[in-house]
Amino acid sequence: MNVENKTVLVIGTGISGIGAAKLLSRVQAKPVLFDTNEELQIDDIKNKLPEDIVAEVVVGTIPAEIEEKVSLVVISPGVPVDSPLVEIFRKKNIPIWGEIELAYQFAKGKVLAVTGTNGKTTTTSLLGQIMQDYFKSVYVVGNIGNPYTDIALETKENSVTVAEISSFQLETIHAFKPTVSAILNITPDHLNRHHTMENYITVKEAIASNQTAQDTCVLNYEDDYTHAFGLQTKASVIYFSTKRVLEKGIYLSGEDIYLADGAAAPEKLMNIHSMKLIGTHNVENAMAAIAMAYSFGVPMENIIRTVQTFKAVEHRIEFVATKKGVDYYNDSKGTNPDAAIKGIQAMCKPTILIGGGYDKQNEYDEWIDSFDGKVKYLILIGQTKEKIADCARRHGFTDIIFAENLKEVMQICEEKAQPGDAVLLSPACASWGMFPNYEIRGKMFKEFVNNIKE
Ligand code: UMA
Repeated sequence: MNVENKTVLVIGTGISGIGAAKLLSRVQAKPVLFDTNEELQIDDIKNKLPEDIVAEVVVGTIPAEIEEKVSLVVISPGVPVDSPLVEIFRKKNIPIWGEIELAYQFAKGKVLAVTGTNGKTTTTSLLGQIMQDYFKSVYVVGNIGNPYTDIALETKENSVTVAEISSFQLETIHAFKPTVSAILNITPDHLNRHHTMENYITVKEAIASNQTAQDTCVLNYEDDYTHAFGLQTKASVIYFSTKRVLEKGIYLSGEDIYLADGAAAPEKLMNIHSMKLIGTHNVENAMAAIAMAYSFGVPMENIIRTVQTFKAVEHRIEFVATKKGVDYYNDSKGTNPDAAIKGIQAMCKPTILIGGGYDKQNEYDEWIDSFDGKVKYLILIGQTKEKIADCARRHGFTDIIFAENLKEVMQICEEKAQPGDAVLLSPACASWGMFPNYEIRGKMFKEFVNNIKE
C-alpha cells in the first residue's frame, strides 16, 4: 500500500505509536497520532517526537473531519482489535495494521521471530546475541521493548532482524513473514483480551501463517498445542524437547544437548552446566535459539560459543543482592502463573514470595501447587490479592500477608526474612494498575533491595 500523502491514524501514543508516527512521517504519509486517554497532554506527546517529524496529535475523540480522511489505521499492541473504535474503521473496510506490520512493510532483510507464552524475552535476547556475534547488521526489536518501526527504515537487504512478537502484536499482522519463527509454548495468558484459549492459540500460530516450506518454524515437542501445530504448518519444522530423544530435532539427554538430523548419528552440542543460564525452562529457550540460528545458517561452533557466555536477562529470575544473609531475586517478568512457576521452581531456599497485580483472569491453582513447601510467606499486592489468597487457602496455604504497595512489601520482607532465606518477586500477574510496566516494577524492587542497610 502506498501511504504517501495518505492520512494514517495511529492509535496509542506509547512507544509503538511514537515509532509508527515517526516512520509514517519519514515516508511522506500524514500520521494522526491519537490516544483515547483524554488526560494526556498534547504537548507531552508532541515532545516525544523529534523535530523533523510532522504529525497531528489528538486525544479523547477523533474529530469527524479526520475520521473521514483516514486511509489506514495503525494500532499499538495495547489496543484491542475488537474495540468499538477499531470497529468503526473495520466497518468502512479501512485496513487495520499493527505496528509490527507497518514496520515489516517498510523493512528490508530477513526476520527471525519468537513468540510463546513464556521465555520469549530470554530466547530473543540470546538469539539476538548469537546473530550480533556473527552478522554485521542485526536489530533486536518488538515486545522486548524496542519498537520495530524505530529501525525499519535503517534496515538493508543484508540486515537480520530478531523480533519478540506478543499475541497482541500477532493479531494485526498481514504480510509479516519471518524466515525462521518459533513458538516456545502456549499456556493460558491474556484471556481477558483474547477471550478464549482457542483464540489465543490461533493468534500465536499466526506467526507462521505466511511461511512456506522454505522457511522454518521451531516448536516445543512437549507442549500439546505447539506439537500439534507442527503437523499442520506449511513451514519446515524443527522440534526441541527436554524430555525425550528425538529422531530429528534438538533435545536434552541427561545433562547434554544433542542435535539429530534424522540421518547421521546425533551430534552432542554441549553440557547444560557449561551455560550461565539456569533452569529447565532456560534449556528450552537455549535449544529454541540454537535451532533458529542453525537453520538460518550460523555455524554451530559460533552458536555454542555465544550460548555458553550469555547471561540471564534483567527481570527474569535475576539475582539482585544478598542483604543480611537473605538472597533477593527479581522475577518481575513472571507476569502469569506459568512464568511464576518457573520462578519458584528455581528457588532452593525457604522463600518469601511476592505476588499479585493486575487481573488478567488467570487461575492460580497450579502456581500455588508448585510452592512445594518452599514458600514461608506469600505477600500479596494489587487487584488480584483476594483472588490469589482465596485460591491459596483452598489449597491449604495460609501464610498470607496483604500489602498496599511495594514499600510496605519490603518492610514486611525485612521483618520476616531470616539469614538463609530467599525473597522472590515473581507476581504471576501483570504490573498494570500499580506500575506502568513490569520493568519499572522490577527496577523499583531492585532499588529497594539495594537500599537495605546491612
Ligand atoms: N491506548 C489507547 N487506546 C486503547 C488502549 C491503549 O489509546 O484502547 C493508549 C494508551 O492510553 C497508551 C498507549 O495506548 O497511551 C499505550 O500503548 P501500548 O499499550 O500498546 O504500549 P506501548 O508503549 O506501545 O508498548 C507496546 C507493548 N505493550 C503492550 O503490549 C501492552 C510493549 O510490551 C512492547 O515492548 C512495545 O509495544 C514495543 O513493541 C510490553 C508488554 O507488557 C512489555 N507486553 C505484553 C507482555 O509481554 O505480556 C504483551
